[in-house]
Amino acid sequence: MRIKSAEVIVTSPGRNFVTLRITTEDGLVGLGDATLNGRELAVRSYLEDHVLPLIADGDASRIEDTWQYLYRGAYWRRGPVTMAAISAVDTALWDIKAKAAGIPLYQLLGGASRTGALAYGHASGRDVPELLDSVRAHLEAGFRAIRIQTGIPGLDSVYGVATSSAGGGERYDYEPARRATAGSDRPLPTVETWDTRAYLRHLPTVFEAVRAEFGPELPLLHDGHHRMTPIEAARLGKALEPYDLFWLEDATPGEDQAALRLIRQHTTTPLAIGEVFNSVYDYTTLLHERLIDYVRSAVTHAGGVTGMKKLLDLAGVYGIKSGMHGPTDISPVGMAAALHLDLAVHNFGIQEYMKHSERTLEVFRTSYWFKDGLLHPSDTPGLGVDLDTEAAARFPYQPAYLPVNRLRDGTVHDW
Ligand code: CS2
Ligand code: MG
Repeated sequence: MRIKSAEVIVTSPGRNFVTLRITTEDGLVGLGDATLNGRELAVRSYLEDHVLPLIADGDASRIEDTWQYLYRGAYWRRGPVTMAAISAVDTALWDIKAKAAGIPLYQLLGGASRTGALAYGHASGRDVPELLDSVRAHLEAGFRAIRIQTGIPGLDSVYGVATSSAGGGERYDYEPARRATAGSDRPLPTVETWDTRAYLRHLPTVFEAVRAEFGPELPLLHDGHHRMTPIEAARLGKALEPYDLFWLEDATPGEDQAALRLIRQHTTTPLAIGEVFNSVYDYTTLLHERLIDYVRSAVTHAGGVTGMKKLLDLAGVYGIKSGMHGPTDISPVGMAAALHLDLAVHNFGIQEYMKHSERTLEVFRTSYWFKDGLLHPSDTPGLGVDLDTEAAARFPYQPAYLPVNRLRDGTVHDW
């Protein structure tokens, strides 16, 4: 099964996406998500200038060999750009292999281990009343697990809190990557101000209000988004124990893996880390010492279906479950790939699900579905996603950057 052509499609239906499209000589088309929010063009170049010439005329059926060739053959290993490129090639080849077999990808991964993947949605509010409305709206939309993000008194903007329907979708859509401000000669990241003490004082009161309104059963998640020191994270994990979270995510920058030992010593609140990780080596201490409970990487960033499967199989050895990243900057192609793994792996935990906008779904024709709180990839052969190249051409790339955080004194801080 020879690779006849491969092209990188950059499109921006509401937000930027990078998609690799591989076509075999017998006309099978495979898609791979190569979106790296805020650094999209770096991955396009890595693919177009350095990878596609190497796989041209290659054997599309040799997925593992192609992965190892691109990983080891580059000499310079790992990193978000390299692994997003490898992820896209890998995912596209799995899409092709499943289409050639006429079966949905999850059947190639061992078949279904569950009826559907429990999803969690993003509730947010600038204040508690608005947050409670958002939780109610997500329950009405069918979610059975919900992430809680809220404004902090004294701070103008906070990660995860929609202040407008920036993504072109519903009120609660949150698109952190901001395009160039109209008329500016070059796009610059917006600057947000952060105050950890205000955050640590406020958050327990928010969970108290949500539990009082919705009861003790509803699985609640929260994303700390990398901005606490280990002892601050330990303090928050402890303070949130009465509210029985499903997980506290990115409580501290995860690359300092040993820091999780300190947090683990102080709290039983489950921990999730890894959406910014791109290889199993980013996790080795975290997994071997059971310092986390959920692995957050996405298929798009962790080496594709091949890389993600290896990571999840290792995590499963230590009783650690999946919690794959699924905001709108994971494209519908990346989301579909996650859902096939979610259905098949034994150590599935939960799937993040931020609905893409109608504009995005004009370009990406999906077949996965969401019902009764569960996601399913569908039984369409392959990934079950098509990309409308004519529609894609209608949405040219627009430079966009994620915000940068600064403390009140101006010091750069983790966003
Ligand atoms: C967030 C992401 O969904 C999450 O857990 O951490 O929205 C993250 O901010 C974006 O993916 C950054 O591009
Ligand atoms: Mg996160």
